[in-house]
Amino acid sequence: MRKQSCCQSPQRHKEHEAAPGHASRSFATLVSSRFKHPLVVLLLLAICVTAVDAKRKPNVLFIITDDQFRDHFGFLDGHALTPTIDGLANDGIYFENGFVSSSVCSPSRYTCMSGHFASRCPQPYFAQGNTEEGVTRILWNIGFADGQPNVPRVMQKAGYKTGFTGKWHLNGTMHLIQPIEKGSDPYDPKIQKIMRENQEIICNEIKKFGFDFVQAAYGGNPNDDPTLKATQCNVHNQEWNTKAAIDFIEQNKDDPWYFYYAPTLMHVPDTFASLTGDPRKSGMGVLDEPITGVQPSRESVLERTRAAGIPDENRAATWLDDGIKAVMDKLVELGLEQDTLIVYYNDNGMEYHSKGTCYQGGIRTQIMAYWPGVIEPGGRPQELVQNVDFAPTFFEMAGVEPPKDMLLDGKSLMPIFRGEQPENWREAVYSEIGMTRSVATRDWSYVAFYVPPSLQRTKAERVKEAKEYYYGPMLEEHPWMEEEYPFLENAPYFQLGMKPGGFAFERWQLKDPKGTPWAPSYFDPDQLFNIEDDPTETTNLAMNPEYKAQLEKMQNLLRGYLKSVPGPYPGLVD
Ligand SMILES: [Ca+2]
Repeated sequence: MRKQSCCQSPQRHKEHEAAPGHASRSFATLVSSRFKHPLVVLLLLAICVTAVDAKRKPNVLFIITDDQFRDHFGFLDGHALTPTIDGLANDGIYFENGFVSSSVCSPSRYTCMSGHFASRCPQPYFAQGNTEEGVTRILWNIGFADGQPNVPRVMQKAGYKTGFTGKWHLNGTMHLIQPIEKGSDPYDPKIQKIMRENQEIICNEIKKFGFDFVQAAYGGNPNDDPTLKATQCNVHNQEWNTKAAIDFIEQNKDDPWYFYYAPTLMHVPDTFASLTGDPRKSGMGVLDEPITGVQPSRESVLERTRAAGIPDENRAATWLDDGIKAVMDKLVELGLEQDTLIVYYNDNGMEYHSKGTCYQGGIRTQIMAYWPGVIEPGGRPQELVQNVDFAPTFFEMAGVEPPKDMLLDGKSLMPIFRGEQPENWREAVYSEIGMTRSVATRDWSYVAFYVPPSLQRTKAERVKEAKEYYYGPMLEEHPWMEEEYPFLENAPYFQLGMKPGGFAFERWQLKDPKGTPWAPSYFDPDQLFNIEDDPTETTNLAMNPEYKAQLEKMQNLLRGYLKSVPGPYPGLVD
């Protein structure tokens, strides 16, 4: 097991220069062995140093996928055919303790670009969700404030070209687009025209947040866009995103760049239905022609996955994998492979119905990094790393000093990339969702679910509120839920929405498909788990006097984080 580590900012520039330094030393040895005259050697070394200095700054390809189950990764023994993604883990490194700080799309994505925990979100509408006490609620209510520094803006200022494709799901875009009546014909040229104009509106809006190039963009999930739903164009179209990525790289091959590549796979809508549906349907409506030639055909995906016996629900993982391979092939073709750091990140964990919670199944996620010539292949770092670490990593890599008003909660991963044994690496990771907060070390997890005083209701009030405003309306839309997820009179609040009765989504968290409750301690305020012995967190040890000291230790670790982020957390931090 590696020792722990740290990367403080004063060391940054020195460390950043290490890689070119190696190149110049080996060249210097070659020069001095072949040319004996000292002046010739000096002259040649001067040329060499100039060449190294002129070496382009490395590019960043940040791949952020959506809601991938562990079963979608071949190298993790999943039932999936993903040779390229497996290659990123095997020819690069795979972080065995990779975490997200909030286990749903929007706050996870916000943190990747802002560099800080979502509870620090300065966008005014986020604060509107605070309780009377000021407790923050981390949901899908996240976005950047005007002018707020973020990764693309900082990279842009440092001379990088910045690009985006895929899913945004931050500051809203749906209020800007032109409406389309439900049932409209997407093949009607008039409808096609509106949908193309809407796509332009969405792309222009995203550009305002620091991107020079935005193409093939979705405001949120394809299902969140009422115009896509109205025309049954709420589908995945991987080729559409792949083409945007390739176009961006080709257009910017001579400059350093940062590209945020956010495929909509493997989240909703049904991935297999998209894969086998009309390939002309896209996030900008029906295209004139299907996009061909950028990655293997959909028929080829179906043939290979059929031959490999992949279940239908996992077959689109190969479609995604092909899209990533096409982009990596482009890097090789343009000679950019060694100049490009690739980070692959699944935006939240999907195991044990834990998305939207602070349980391990939701906060543990897949993180890989690949950079030939810098990252030694095959590493399995054990450090606890998190999506807050991406921004400082990219800044160190690019030699960029972030602005003083940019709050960064993470640490650069560059020492780990270089195979160093970092000192003083973090002992625990912090996570937050709804009003649930947690810390996890390598062996222990502590989840706090304290309902603040202003939300305390009598049981009768709670049941009434739930039936009138939450569970009742939910049943009108999904009548099947009454049998599958019956109303729980004794449930106080659900962790994510903090609503009595919960969202449909939250009720999913209480039962596995076999009908057994998977999180029996879901409503307990204090939840302590020994994740080494009990990785699926079935046995809450918080009430067990034997673990009193461990509980206090974890509570203190959590208090440390809670004191540093905005708002109180009554019961732990006032
Ligand atoms: Ca997600």
